[in-house]
Formats: sequence, structure tokens, C-alpha cells
Amino acid sequence: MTSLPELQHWVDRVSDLTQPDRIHWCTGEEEEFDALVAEMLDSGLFLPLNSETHPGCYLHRSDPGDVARVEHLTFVCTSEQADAGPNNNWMDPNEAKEQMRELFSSCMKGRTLYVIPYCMGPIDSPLSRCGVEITDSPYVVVNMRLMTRMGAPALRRIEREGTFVRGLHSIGELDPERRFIMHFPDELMIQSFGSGYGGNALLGKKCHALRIASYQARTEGWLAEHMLILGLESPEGETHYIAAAFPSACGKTNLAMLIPPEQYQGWKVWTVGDDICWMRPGEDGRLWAINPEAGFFGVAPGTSETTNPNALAMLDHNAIFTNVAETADHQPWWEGLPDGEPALDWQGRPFDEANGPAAHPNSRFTVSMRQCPSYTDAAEDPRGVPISAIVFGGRRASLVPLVMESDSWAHGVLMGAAMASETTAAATHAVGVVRRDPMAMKPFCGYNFADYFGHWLDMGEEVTRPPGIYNVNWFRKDEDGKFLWPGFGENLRVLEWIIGRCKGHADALETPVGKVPTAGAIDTSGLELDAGVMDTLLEIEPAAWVPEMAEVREYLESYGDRLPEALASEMERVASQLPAA
Ligand code: GTP
Ligand code: SPV
Ligand code: MN
Repeated sequence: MTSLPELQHWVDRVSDLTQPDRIHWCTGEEEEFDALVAEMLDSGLFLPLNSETHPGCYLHRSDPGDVARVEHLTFVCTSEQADAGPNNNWMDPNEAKEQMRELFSSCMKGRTLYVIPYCMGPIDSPLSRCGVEITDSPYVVVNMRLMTRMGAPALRRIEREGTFVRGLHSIGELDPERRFIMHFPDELMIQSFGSGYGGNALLGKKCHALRIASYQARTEGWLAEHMLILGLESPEGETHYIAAAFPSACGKTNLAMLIPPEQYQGWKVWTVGDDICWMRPGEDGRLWAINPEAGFFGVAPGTSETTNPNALAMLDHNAIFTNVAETADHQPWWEGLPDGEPALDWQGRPFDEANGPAAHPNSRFTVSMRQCPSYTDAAEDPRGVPISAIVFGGRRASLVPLVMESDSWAHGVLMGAAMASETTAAATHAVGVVRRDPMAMKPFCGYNFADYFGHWLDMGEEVTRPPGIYNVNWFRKDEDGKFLWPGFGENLRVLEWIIGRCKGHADALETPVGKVPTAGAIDTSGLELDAGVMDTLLEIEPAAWVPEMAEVREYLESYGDRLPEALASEMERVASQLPAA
């Protein structure tokens, strides 16, 4: 059903291998979506939600053993192991293909094989890239329709260009013992078996737009990053775009659609993207960014009228909920909502506190970006948006200040490479453990991190008007484990300082590890903060950074000879300004 022989042959070969009962080429039309929804309501894959309060909304309960990304089962299969790097699991490509062949063999018997052509990025943007996902999951199809530009227009672009990323996916038996997410970056190919959840199954997202794209971006001279993109408009009507990388479940969606505090009259945040950013140097020497996605796959718990009113406003119609709880009158429910109470938990059991939270901590909503009140047409601009500042951040209960500015591009790259964050429920592993997560890309960089740091340094040479690079931390805690900074909408105060710095008027104090706002440089009017909290949030204690830098050194040196000399010397420069260990 395509004029592109390579695509037709691939679909034929996959169909021979997987033996589906039917093949369906997705058009992306509304009737197709409606028919799939009707089918899923019939089969129980979708449960209806209250059509008065939540028209067009459905609940999906995934297999209880399939609720998050599985980093230990995710592989990058380059021909040389060293190219995947110590940051990735690696398997020999031939061995991986053989193993996957066995898994995929006849796995679609009795099922429909869906062919999903999709475009990552505005359909007419030179920065966009296309892919085709083959899947046996109708849940994946409807999610991909919200998350990407899916269907006929994407197929036309693929036929015109002749290249596309091949993603083959089957839910298999949802057996965690028979689950693998394999990437073959040299062949622009992904194979995923045994999971139906999020980043494991919606292959356009982390598999294509980060792991494969980061690999492509390195050879083609651009960056594929785990970053939100927002536009910050001042009362004077000037808009600056910020790209920010925080690890999974560390606040990207929330920051991307922030509503300014009351006294920030005339300020406005515009949402371009909440998870992934593709950036390329423009002719004007700036970095230009697109969001390759068309929708949000956002964390539900913690989303409320007080934390993220824009998200709440888009979730009362045409949204898919996965693994949230349900009230007695079939409204979606999760921890953090002030009203309502759960009747059934995420597994459909009568809610009982003894079973843990009602909504799974990694329960999610899927919704088209256009439903967001802060959505901007700039997200469709084929040129992308110019980036004024890049922000890195993680969950750090101590040490790392609310915000600091890098001294140079190389220092900014070091800040990104030195990032660490407490792990979250977005992947199946122990939660709350601090781990190194450079540029929030630990689970997503499709090649050796040492080469990636080198690529970041090279990109600094390409941009003559580079964005400033910053580090933020919304998650500092006091002795009782309470967050010191109110976060959410109040984070605008920090963004204001960042843009003020980019424009050259906000005040900063130099410290050995970066520049921090001077006392009073961050507007705290209208905030009820205990005395001394801002001092704690902005204080740099050089001695306390000595063990941190030692850890950073140990981590970066674990990349051996491949670590770029310029990054090593930048690290020595910073370390030399700290007290001797
Ligand atoms: P992924 O979709 O997994 O990449 O996550 P994300 O980075 O988009 O995270 P998200 O914005 O969904 O936030 C994850 C969790 O962190 C939610 O429970 C939020 O309520 C919480 N959170 C977000 N921003 C803040 C903040 O400024 N302060 C505090 N304390 N919590 C926050
Ligand atoms: C993340 O884990 O960073 C996500 C969700 O954005 S997933 O699509 O599962 O990758
Ligand atoms: Mn993410």
C-alpha cells in the first residue's frame, strides 16, 4: 500500500515473519481513530470514563508488570561495543537480530499488524525526520496518533524522501522474561518486544527521537535532547525561548506549561514541547529548536489546579489515561488531586490504602499538544524557535543551588555532564537513588557518552551566538524532608533571572562552581519563605563541593581515553578553584 518499494518489502517481510491475520495501513484519519477506540472498548483494552465530565476520554490499565521503561532490557546494538559506550547495554547486532527474530516469529497470529507512518516534527520542516512503526497494539496506534504527525501526510513525505526509521514492535505475551528494546543505529532500526508501555512501545518517542536521533544528530551536526521547550513572554511583549533538560519525572511537563505567579502580570509562558528537543545551528549563529512530538505523554500524579492548571485544563476531554485510578462515577483520579476519591485503583481493585497509591506513580495521560491552553503556533514553525538559554536540572535534596550560570559553553557542557538526580518511577528500578544522569540523557543517548560530550563541545564551535547554559534544582529539602523551594509556577522567578542574565542586566556572584544570583536578584515578593531559605538555596559552600567534584571526576574518568581533553581540562579548572581535598 505504498509506492516506496523498500517500505513495501519491509512490511511484507515482517508480515511473513510475524504471521498477522490482517494488515492495516494507518491513515491517521478521525474515522480510523474512532473505529480503533470502539474496538478497544469492546475488547476491554479501553474502559469508558465519565462522558459528561470527561468526553472522549478513556482509561487503559496496562499489565501490572508493564508499567514503565525498562532500562536493563534496553540495548544499543552498534557493531563495536565501545561505540555504544559504558552508558548503554550492548549486544552484538547479529546476535540481537537473531534473538529478536525468534521472539517475533509468528507473534502476530490472530492479531492485526498496523503500519504507522509518522513524522517527528512539523510535517514541512527540514529539521523533521520520519519513521514507520509496525505494531500489533491498537493502544500504540491511538497513542502515536496523539503523540506524532501520523498517517497519510507522513507517508507522502517518506515516499518523497525514501528514508525512514524502521520500528518493529509487538506486545508479545507481555512477559518481562521475554522483553527487549533493541536499537540498531547504523541501520536506523528499532525492535521492541514484550511491552506495551510508553517509551518501550511508542517507538517515535525515546527510541527514535532520542536514541536513534542522537546518533544521527552527531554525524549530521545537530542535537537530539531530552528537553522541554518554552517561550517566556515579558510584559513588553518580548519572547525568549528556553530549552531545559531534567530527568524523567523531574518537572519538564510542569515547567513547559507554567502559569506565572499573580504578581507577574503580563508575563506568559508558551509551550513548544515538554519532553524532546531537536536543535540545529541556524545561519544567524543561534541554535534553532523544534519539538519532534505532537502530544504529551505526561505524569498524572501531582498534576492539579495548584501545581499545573494548564495540564488539568486539557485533561477533561479527548485524553487517554493509563494506570490512573477511577472515582465511583468513573472520573480519572490520581494522588495530588484535592477533590474526589478513588473507588478503584490502577489495577481495577477496590481502593485499599494497604495496596499502595491508588494511581500508579508512573501513571500517565496522553493528549494532543493543541489542547494545551499555553500551546503556541511556534510549535508548528518549520524553522523552529531560537534558543536563548539551555537549562539543566535534577532532583538533588542537598548541595546543588536553586540556580547557577556557567562561565562558558565548555563549563556549561561540564555542568550538563556532571548532572546527577534521584531516580523516579518512570523506569523500573529502585526509586530515590542519586545517580549520574548527564544532560538527563543517561537512558536515552544512543552512543558513547564520551563522544556525546565531545559532540556538545563541537556544537559550541558551530554557534556564534550560543545560548547561556544554566543549572537549576527545584528539589532541595530541609532536615524534615520538606521541599525548601515552592516550585511549579514560582519557578518563573528563576526563569526571569536567567533571561535577565542573557540580556545582561540581572546580577550574579561568581563562585568556584558557577555564578549564582546575588541576594535580592531573584524576585521573592509575595512568597512566604522562612527567613534564610533563599540564602540556603543560593549558597555555595566550596568545601561541600569537593566530594561532589571527586565523584564527577571518577565518573567522567570512567570513560577513559575517549573523554574529550577539553572536558577533562574544564573539570580540572573548576576543581582547582575548590579547596584542596
Ligand atoms: P517525564 O515525562 O517522565 O520525562 O517527566 P517530566 O520531567 O515531564 O516531569 P513532570 O513535569 O511530569 O513532573 C514529575 C513530578 O514532579 C510530578 O509529580 C510533579 O508534580 C513534580 N514536580 C514538577 N515540578 C516540580 C517543582 O517545581 N517542585 C516540586 N516539588 N515538584 C515538582
Ligand atoms: C520518560 O520516562 O522520560 C518519559 C516517559 O517521558 S516514556 O515515554 O515512558 O519514556
Ligand atoms: Mn521524558
